[in-house]
Amino acid sequence: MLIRVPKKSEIKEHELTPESVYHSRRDILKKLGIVTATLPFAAQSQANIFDIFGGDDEKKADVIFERSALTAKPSIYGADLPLTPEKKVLTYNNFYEFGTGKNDPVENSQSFSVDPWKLEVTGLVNNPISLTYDDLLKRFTLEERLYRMRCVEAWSMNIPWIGFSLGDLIRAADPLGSAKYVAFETLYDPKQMPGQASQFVGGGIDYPYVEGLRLDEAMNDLTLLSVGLYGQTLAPQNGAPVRLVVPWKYGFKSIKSIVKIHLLESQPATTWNLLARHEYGFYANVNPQVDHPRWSQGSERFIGEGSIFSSRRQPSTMFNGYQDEVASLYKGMDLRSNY
Ligand SMILES: Nc1nc2c(c(=O)[nH]1)N[C@H]1C(S)=C(S)[C@@H](COP(=O)(O)O)O[C@H]1N2
Ligand SMILES: [Mo]
Repeated sequence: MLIRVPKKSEIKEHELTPESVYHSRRDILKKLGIVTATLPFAAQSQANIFDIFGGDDEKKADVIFERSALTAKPSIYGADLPLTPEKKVLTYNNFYEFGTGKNDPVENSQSFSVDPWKLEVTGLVNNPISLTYDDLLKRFTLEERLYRMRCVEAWSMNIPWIGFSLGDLIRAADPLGSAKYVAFETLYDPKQMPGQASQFVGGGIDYPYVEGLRLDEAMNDLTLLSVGLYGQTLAPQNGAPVRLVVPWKYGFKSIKSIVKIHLLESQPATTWNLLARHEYGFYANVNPQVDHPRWSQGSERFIGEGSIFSSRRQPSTMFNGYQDEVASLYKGMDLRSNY
């Protein structure tokens, strides 16, 4: 997705086969004479990009943030989905506040402070709400949801989230009739987030990262505020302590580490749309018929068990397979112009 800082994104997943990515990176490391020698930090982090697909020898050392166990109602969604291994969910991430490489979030976020936290619900509501870290884990009934996750970069995972419907929180805030949209904002803290302190590290994004939904999308039962995954609280790289999960939309809509939810009358600005309007729309519904200007959205690389060589290419599906739940939200809309 990176468009302003070409360095790491030059080797884009969708432009090269996984094999050629693997070999070109390995060759570079070899030429630098650092494949077997002690790796300098930067090379180490490049190496990790394929290390995580290595299966048995998956890295363990770097995931040191302590997560706590959560109890949740069993899943009513996706009980039959083959899951992406937890290790990959924890080490292959997009969270530009911690760097643009897939391994950067786990490398750079382990000391991120999530407690105390404050999430505010403001704007066109009768009852503004402020939630603490404990409120996030205790005020609503937590439920496990196994969802497909489809990144706009054409890779996908299946993740067992824990959380509660965003609609439960919005209803508690009692929206005014004039509320039509919901805006979300990530924490702004350049001291903790190196990507916010440096344009280079942060991929040229103007922080804080912002996202938005139409109110009816926000109230759909699938729309989840997640506080955990794989039975435990979220790790920082996945958006601790609370992040949005909108499974029928491209991953960039699922904003992480949220501090503000604001109800308003007009469509809010969204980070990737501000950065590249023609490439990333407000709706961003998964749609295999509408390609990204620079690559096809017809298929995706599913990140499952095993090495990158065995990761399978699979067809992408309309609304990421959630047609029954959400197609009615877009009745009569042209989903090509409203991409
Ligand atoms: N604040 C913030 N939220 C973000 C992002 C980001 O860079 N910053 N990346 C998005 C993208 S592009 C994706 S695919 C998902 C990835 O979520 P995961 O790393 O937990 O799988 O987070 C989304 N939320
Ligand atoms: Mo993404």
